[in-house]
Amino acid sequence: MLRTHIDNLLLRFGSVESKSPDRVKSKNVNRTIRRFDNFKSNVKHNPQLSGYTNSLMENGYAHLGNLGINIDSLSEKTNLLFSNIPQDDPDLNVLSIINHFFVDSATNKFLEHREVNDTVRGYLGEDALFGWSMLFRIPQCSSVSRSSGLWHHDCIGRHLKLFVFLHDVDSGDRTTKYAVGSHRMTHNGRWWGELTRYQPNEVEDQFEIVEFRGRKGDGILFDTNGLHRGTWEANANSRDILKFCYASATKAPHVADHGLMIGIHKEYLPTNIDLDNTLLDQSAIFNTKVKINDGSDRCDEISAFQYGQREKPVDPNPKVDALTGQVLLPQRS
Ligand SMILES: O=C(O)CCC(=O)C(=O)O
Repeated sequence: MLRTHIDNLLLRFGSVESKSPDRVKSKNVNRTIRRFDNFKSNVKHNPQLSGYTNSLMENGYAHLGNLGINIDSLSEKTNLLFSNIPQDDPDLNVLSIINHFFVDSATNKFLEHREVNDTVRGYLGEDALFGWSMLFRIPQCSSVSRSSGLWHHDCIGRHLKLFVFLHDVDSGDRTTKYAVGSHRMTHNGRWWGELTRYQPNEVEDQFEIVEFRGRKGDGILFDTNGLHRGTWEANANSRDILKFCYASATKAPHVADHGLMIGIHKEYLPTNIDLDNTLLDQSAIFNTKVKINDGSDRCDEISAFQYGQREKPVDPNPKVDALTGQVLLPQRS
């Protein structure tokens, strides 16, 4: 209780929502997040840290290998959904479906995955929460490097993403690149907008770079405070992944202030999920106090559900947001 109160004061003091100019904003966010992360480092971690948790602490990422969940049907449906969207504009670099849990029940199993959740808690602390998730394609046509194609951190300090490969991804494909050990950086003065992007030489001269590759069904967890980038430049292939994000509880609602979503609105929750085995914040789901993902026009889970469940092709003319590259699926009627 007291800890939560102090956490909230720390976050408020930093004024994440400040309307001041970028430089001041950057300074505020930096200060807020650093104080928060330092404070959180006192959270008692599980003394029996897994090898994966240790790998996260040491390198900023952990390759979990195959997660033991059959994703054949999920991978096929995802391909079907995405393949029906026109993909010939080189400026198009992201296709995504947020709150995709109805597409295929395999996705629920990742939320309930004991080893993933233990590793997330081991690293972020016992109050770690699932934030949001999406099916995500970098289309074959993408041939511009900007935004996530540039070296960057995610601007929220210590925070984990799980990438699950929906097909084999080898070196030379659209791998994610990660600067090993950069998760410990403080990013002084580089907490806003373009400033969160780094020049290749600032990163590649200083850190060992690894590529996230693996077989279909493999998972990789990484701290997005570390510098990373997607392969958005010209490439022979597309790449489909399932992405999950996690943050500690008191930080989670503020993740939304950085333009990210948090939680699953109750309408979009899978019905056959064992909530107690997930990192979902049940109080937030059923008593929405936090700024939860409530189905803005960037996501239409029900459309994904219909297409996935009824095996219908996606709307042939979906709109794509020119700025974010997000597919705007048809709205529920
Ligand atoms: O898709 C990728 O490989 C990188 C995505 C990324 O940068 C991110 O999720 O922050």
